[in-house]
Order: sequence, then structure tokens, then C-alpha cells
Amino acid sequence: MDDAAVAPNKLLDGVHFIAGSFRDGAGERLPVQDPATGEVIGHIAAATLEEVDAAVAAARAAFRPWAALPPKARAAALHRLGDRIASDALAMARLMTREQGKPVNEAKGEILKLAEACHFYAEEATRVHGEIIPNDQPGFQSLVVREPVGVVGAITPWNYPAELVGWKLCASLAAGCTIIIKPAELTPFTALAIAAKAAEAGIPSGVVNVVTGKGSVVGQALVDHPDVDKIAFTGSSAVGLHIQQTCPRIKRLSLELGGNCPMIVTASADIAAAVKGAVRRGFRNCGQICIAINRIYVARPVYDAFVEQLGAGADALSVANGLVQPDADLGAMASGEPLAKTEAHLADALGKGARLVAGGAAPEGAEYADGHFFRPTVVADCTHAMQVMTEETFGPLVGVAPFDDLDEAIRLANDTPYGLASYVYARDLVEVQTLSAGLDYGNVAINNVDAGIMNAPYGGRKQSGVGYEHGREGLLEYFNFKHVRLHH
Ligand code: TAP
Repeated sequence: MDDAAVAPNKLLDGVHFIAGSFRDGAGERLPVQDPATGEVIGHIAAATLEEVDAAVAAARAAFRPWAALPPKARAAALHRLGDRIASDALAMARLMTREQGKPVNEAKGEILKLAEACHFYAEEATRVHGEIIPNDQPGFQSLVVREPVGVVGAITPWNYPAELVGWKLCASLAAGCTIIIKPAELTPFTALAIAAKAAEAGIPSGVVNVVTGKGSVVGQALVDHPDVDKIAFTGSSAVGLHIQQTCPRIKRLSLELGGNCPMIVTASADIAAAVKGAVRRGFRNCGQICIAINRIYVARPVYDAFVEQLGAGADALSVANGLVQPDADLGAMASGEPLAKTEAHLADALGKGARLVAGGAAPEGAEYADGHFFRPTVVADCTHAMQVMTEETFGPLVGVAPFDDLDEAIRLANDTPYGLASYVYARDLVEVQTLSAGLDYGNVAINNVDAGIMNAPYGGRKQSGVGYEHGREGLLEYFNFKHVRLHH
């Protein structure tokens, strides 16, 4: 299937997906650029409040009939959606690359993971069961039943335009909820392409809706809306806090927010494996990942060797326009904003005495001139006086510092307002147990860098959020519990 099948010109031309069809938006048209070239690839229309109302009304009208379907029917719809997405993965990936910048092969991996999420939650839809609670009083029985929360407003960022939409979409639909998605302004077309797939999969009109536009207006309108029962948000801690503080009524909120993720490498670690993990989780998607490794603490006896190998690993990565070179390691960064923050954190670190080990600038060459490119960058001898160690960079920049004992490593790793993901490389079992118990994070990956898998809960602590995605816990976010106390 070619690109046109997934992204017909119409989809790139200021539409929303409301009540089962694409509609021309009435609001201001905003350009969407290819971050590798600066080319305008299409436009969105900023949704008006009337259009948000129409999407919410469509989701409300569809809610009861969708929730009333037998679980197997909802599961079948999700399986069909997963199949449709997988069969058009390459075309959808190319569309994502054009709006987000990640190389096509990486984008295709993300699309296929979305398809996997559809199948996972299809299965879970058939396993929604309640509980019978023991009751001390004769003749009474206590049942706990799960009921879908209702209409969900999903607000998503630009770094994973398919998965972060998909997790909310799949869990909502499996639970029996309906959804209105407000994708990031930078990456709206992948979400609209997913909506097109939902229509092809025969998901009933109004169950899935997409409205585009600015978060401060369209996202906020969903937060404020009296007929939206739950907000599922992924994005920065600042906007998450703003949503929590401004939501004008009691509604369910799940907030998946920022990270500032540490890695600890002890003297017992397999250093080559640790370097490989650091390179992968530090620089994949140009470091624009909430669970990216931002800072690495290395036991002093192996510090120099680790730093040298990490620098070599970073230097070996390729940077290219991900549409032209689908297997590039790094594509363009999604916009000038994360690039500017990366440069600022680098300048701050170097100004305070850090040592540049790899990268440090944009790659040279005419092919990079109009895009947002930056080489994977490593700075060593860092301290917590530097932003690279204490703030989320969200770019291809990793800071490294030595430590002398495990208590110091744990203290430094936990010295952050965030608590999303952490990483440990160690072979000594006591070290492994001490570190995994001491790290105040929702995810701890030991001797690997895959903090999130589909069937385990994924969520942050502290300023990294509340609630979970993935796993059964992720599905529970979309249910209300009802206690039914029966007297026979
Ligand atoms: P944000 O600026 O927070 O934007 C996220 C979404 O919120 C966008 O759709 C944005 O719309 C919208 N938004 C902005 N202001 C809003 C408001 N007042 N009310 C409602 N919605 C509003 O984040 P970002 O820069 O796109 O993404 C990067 C951040 O996301 C990083 O901090 C990263 O760590 C975090 N993140 C976390 C996770 C998890 S799972 N914890 C995963 C990925 C990313 P516009 O695009 O129009 O501004």
C-alpha cells in the first residue's frame, strides 16, 4: 500500500475526525513541518469550541451502545484495528517520519508496537471480571463490578505519535469507553491516520474522534468540558500540573509526565553491555523519550573505561534524514525547541567544567542545513550543579559522573523531582538487590534498558505522574468500580 492510502491529501488538509468521518475544520489553519527539511507537509485546523463540543457529543452518543457490546465484539474490533495498522505499517511509518523526524525503520517499529497494543488489549477486553467479597452477614453478598468510566479525553505529546495515542485508545476501547484524542500540534497526522484505520476496522461512528489544534485551547477545552469523564494525559510535568490545577470539576485524571532517568553502572557490571544499553536508551529517538537515560553514575574503578567506550559508541551512530536513510540511528529532532534546550544544557555543563567526550554540535553538510539535527553527545565529570544531571534534556545529550559507594549512587540517582525509569548494570546480586530496592522509580531495568513492556504496569512517581499505562493496571484506569450489596 502506498503513502496515499494512509495519508490522502485530505488528511493533511485541516480536518478533524468526528462521528466517524473526516470533517473540514473551521478554525485557523496551522502548518505542520518536516523537521528534517523545514518543508510544510500539510496543515491542521485549530478546532473551535463548537468542534470540540461536536466531538464530545459524538463520543457521548456512542458510549452506551459501545459499552453494551459483548466483550468479544469489542475485542474483535480491536484485533481488526491491529491488523489494519500492521498491514499499513510502512506507509504510516513514513508519514510519522515526515512529521516527527525519527527514521522510518524506527517509526515502523513504533507502528507495529501500536498494533501489538491493539491485540493485547483486545485479549484483556475479554477478561474484565469483578469480585465477590466475603460478607459476614448471613443473606448478604457483596459484588464488585467494573464499569467503563465513560468519555475519555486523550492529550498526547509529539515524541511517540502512535504509541502514546494507541495505549489510551486501546485501553479505552477495551474497557468500553469512547475517546476524543487531541494529538500534539507537531505530530497530528499519525493520530488522524490511526482514526482512518479505526474507521476501516469498522469501529462504530463516534467511538474514536480526533480534534487537532493548540493544547492551551483545544486540550484545555477537553479538560474543562463537563461531558468528558476522564483525561488521559501524557506530556510535560508543567502541563500535567497545570491540568491538575485548572480542571474545573472532579474527573478522573491519569498523568504520564516527564522523566530525568538515571543509570548506575557498578564495578561488577559487564561494561560492554552497559555501554551498549546506554547508547541505545540514551540516543534512540534523539533522546526524546521520557525514559531516556539522561545521566549515568559509574563506579570509579571502571569510570574511565566506561566513558571512553560510551564516547566511541556515540560517535559510531549515524545521523540522517530518516526518510532518505530509513535505517539511520538518529533522524532529525522534532522541532527547534528540544534542540535549543539540548544546546543550552550542553553549554551549561561545559561552562561548569564538564568534559566533552563525543558530539557537541550539529553534523556538518548541506543535507542537515534546513533541519533540526544534533550529534549524539556525551559529557563526563558532571556534577549536580549542571542542568544535564538535574533536568530533563529531552535531546541526544548524556552526562556521566563517578561514584564511590552504592549509597552515594542511590542518593544521586534519587536526587530529582522525577521518578519514572531507572537503569542498573551490575552482576553482583547484593548490588542488584540494594539498588533496585533503593531506587525511587516506577520502573527499574536491571542489565537491560527496556523499562516498558506491554503486559507490565508503566507509570511514574513524584513529578513523573499518577496512574499507569500498559498491563492490567493500565486497563483499570478506564473503569469505575461499583459495589453491589445484595440481600437475598
Ligand atoms: P507538553 O508540552 O506538555 O504537551 C503535551 C500535550 O499537551 C500536547 O498535545 C500539548 O498540545 C498539550 N497541551 C499543552 N498545553 C495544554 C493545556 N493547557 N491543556 C491541555 N493540553 C495542553 O509536552 P511535549 O513537549 O509535547 O512532550 C514532551 C514531554 O512529555 C516530556 O516532558 C516527556 O518526558 C513527556 N513524556 C512523558 C511520557 C510518559 S509515558 N511519562 C511519554 C512521553 C513524553 P500542543 O502540542 O498543541 O502544545
